[in-house]
Amino acid sequence: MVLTTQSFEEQLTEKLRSLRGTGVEEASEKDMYYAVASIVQEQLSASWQDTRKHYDKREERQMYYISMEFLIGRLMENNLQNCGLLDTCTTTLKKLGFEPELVYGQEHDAGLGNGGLGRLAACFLDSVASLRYAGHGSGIRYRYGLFEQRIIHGNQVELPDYWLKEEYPWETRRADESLTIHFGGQVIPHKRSDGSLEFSYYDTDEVQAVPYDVPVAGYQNDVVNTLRLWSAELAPENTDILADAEGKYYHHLDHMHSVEQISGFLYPDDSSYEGKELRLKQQYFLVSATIQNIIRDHKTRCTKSLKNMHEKTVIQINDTHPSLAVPELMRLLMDEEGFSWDDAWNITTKTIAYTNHTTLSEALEKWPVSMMENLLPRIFMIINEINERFCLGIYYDKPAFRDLIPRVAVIADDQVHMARLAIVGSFSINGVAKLHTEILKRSEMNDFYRIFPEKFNNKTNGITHRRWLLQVNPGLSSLITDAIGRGWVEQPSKLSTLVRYSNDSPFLDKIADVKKENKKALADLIRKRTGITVNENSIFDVQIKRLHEYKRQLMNIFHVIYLYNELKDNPMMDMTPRTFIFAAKAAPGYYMAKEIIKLIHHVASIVNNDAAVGDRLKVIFLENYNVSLAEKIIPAAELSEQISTASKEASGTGNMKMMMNGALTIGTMDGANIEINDFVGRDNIFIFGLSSEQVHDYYANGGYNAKDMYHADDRIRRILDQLYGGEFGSQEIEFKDIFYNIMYNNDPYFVLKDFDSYIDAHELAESRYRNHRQWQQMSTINIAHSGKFSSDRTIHEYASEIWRLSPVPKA
Ligand code: GL9
Repeated sequence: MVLTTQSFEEQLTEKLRSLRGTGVEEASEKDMYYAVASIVQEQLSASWQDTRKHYDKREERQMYYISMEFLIGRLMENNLQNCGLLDTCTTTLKKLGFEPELVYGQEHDAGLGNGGLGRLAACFLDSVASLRYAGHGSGIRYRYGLFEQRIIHGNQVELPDYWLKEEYPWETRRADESLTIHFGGQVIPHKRSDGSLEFSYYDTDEVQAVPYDVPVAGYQNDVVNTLRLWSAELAPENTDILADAEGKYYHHLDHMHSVEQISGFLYPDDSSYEGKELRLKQQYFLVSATIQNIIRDHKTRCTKSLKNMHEKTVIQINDTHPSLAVPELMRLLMDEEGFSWDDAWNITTKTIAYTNHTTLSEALEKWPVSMMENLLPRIFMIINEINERFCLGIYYDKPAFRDLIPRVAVIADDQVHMARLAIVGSFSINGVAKLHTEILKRSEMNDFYRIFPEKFNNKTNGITHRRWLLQVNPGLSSLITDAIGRGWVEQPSKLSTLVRYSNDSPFLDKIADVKKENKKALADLIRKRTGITVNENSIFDVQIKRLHEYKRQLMNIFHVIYLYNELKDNPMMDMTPRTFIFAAKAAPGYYMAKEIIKLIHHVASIVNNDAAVGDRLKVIFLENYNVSLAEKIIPAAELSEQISTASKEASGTGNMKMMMNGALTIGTMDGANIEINDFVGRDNIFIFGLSSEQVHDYYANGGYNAKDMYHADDRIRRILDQLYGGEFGSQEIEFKDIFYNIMYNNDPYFVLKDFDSYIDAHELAESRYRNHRQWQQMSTINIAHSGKFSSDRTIHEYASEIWRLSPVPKA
């Protein structure tokens, strides 16, 4: 049902009265926010129910996306847009004297993710629903999301993100669908009459998994799928601990206090992991709740028994974090449903598919056998048997691979290797960009690729163009629609017809106008948040992503120092003004990342306050990077910094978001940059630096000699000496560790090695920028090719090649 502006206003007035006890005149932005949310939630709930019924009636094959992270950000504008009410609501709010942005801005970001991996899961849910696929998300309802970042004297300080402080209007608690999760205890085998073994569990600690459902609305198509977030609570029967007379009082008390910690907070580590027991508990909690839920769903919705579960269900696991899905599905099928090992294994390995998101070794999850055995005794038994059968299978059936066994065993060196478990237990393993998948096949997972070549495939990442273009950049969106019609919204590949406009002067003028306006809006935000006024005619050069040494924010700030030195030597130098914009969170325990944040701030304070520089150079660091901040920066970006050491960034997705908003990429041949380069062509991107093969060769030969580079290049020596000499610090010692890491740890990420070609690429970019026409043409070509990076394309590929799903026809 589409609401007219008049009935929308009437409903709003009614909601304000009934929910908030107020009228339009006295209403605050918060009142307005909750009133609008309630209207939207009502609109969605009818379709939500219908969608579920429709899937049930057709016994639809369903996809479940299990992920420890869903970085969904705010939902208000997204939901308004998807149910066709965004314009109506915006108009009504304005009419009633409200600033729509302030009303929508009342929503606290749901920061249930660290970065790319979590945001990808959110983009995927949007595309799955918009393309009419029966697919759902399953994750954890962390009470604390990713920490809030404050910068104090250049240092990152972390504050807890209690995002549920105020009511979250999009969730519905479904206590009636709670499930019980068991930890610890003992496993006792019993012989069945046929001689086979059966297992029962004693003395386990029980935790309730309570689902909170969030609707995932497709774009104006009446489909509403579900993101189910599980919350850990104490099982009601466990609250009566005083009745337990067996001397386990303290054990129970301890359990009582620890239960709610399971969904307490999101681990803030990006592409690395900490072997903390609580994290393992979180993983099993999520997996057990999800798999039990899937089995229950199957039984209610499918007429046949669980024997055909793999025909009705497919499970995609987002990285190795949910790999315990493999033994958990085995456990439930055998211990609860009475399947034999072989039948259970057949179902499991036809149901689960695994996506790998990184080749960084520090991200490889491994759990100590002792921890797994104590916390999850039955699961450990099953993993053990999976391992034994797998290794024996190779030994006897594939003798050619016998020497691989020590390198592929699921349990080795007293540790459970989660990636190996995921590979052995699933039917599909995919990387997230062409290069990344090639690296998995050729080196990182080569042993497994030789054993199971048919399992490996590529699915290059994507982003939802509905949020990252239509919603965040209305100016550019309507310009595109005026030029080529509205078809691109449903079929983003149609953006390619924009290529025709790359020589159309009136169009290019408008492209420039839109960018100018977006830059102005960002400049206002920067002024409000930092007090700094930036030159709106400068190049907005943007690097926004988690802070990691491999992403090389250090190289970027070295380039800034280089430009500053040039300006100091040559005050009259003719230079296109530049504004360098950074935003990044560092993992709280990542020392070097925090040093780099501090360095950026110290350089900023010197550069920004030097009268001789004026407005030719500014360095801005925006604190607390999150989805909402990204939505404000990206439409204004002109140069997109994608400068990881080649081979290290599996894909990247910020690169796609900025390209879609008309920024040009300065980047290495890494991750999805390679595919961006393939589509736009070398003339429309600034590529520099070592290739992944060169990086690989250097590593194989112990790296290059960073000290030689220091001695050979004056520009580099000067920067490093400035660091060492304390020129950018308040005290002498300040940035010595960065200096040592480059000089004595031999520059592990090739910052110095790539520096010269990085400077060249910047010089080329600057000269292109001076020719405004040419820049606008390049920008248009980038937008035109960005449709290939819509997550709609990615999801179509997953659906047809892994999930075997077709769009569900309308009811
Ligand atoms: C990541 C990769 O590093 C990115 O290159 C990739 O684009 C995304 C999504 O596939 O996955 N893997 C990973 O662990 N993170 C990624 O961003 N880290 C975070 O999500 C913080």
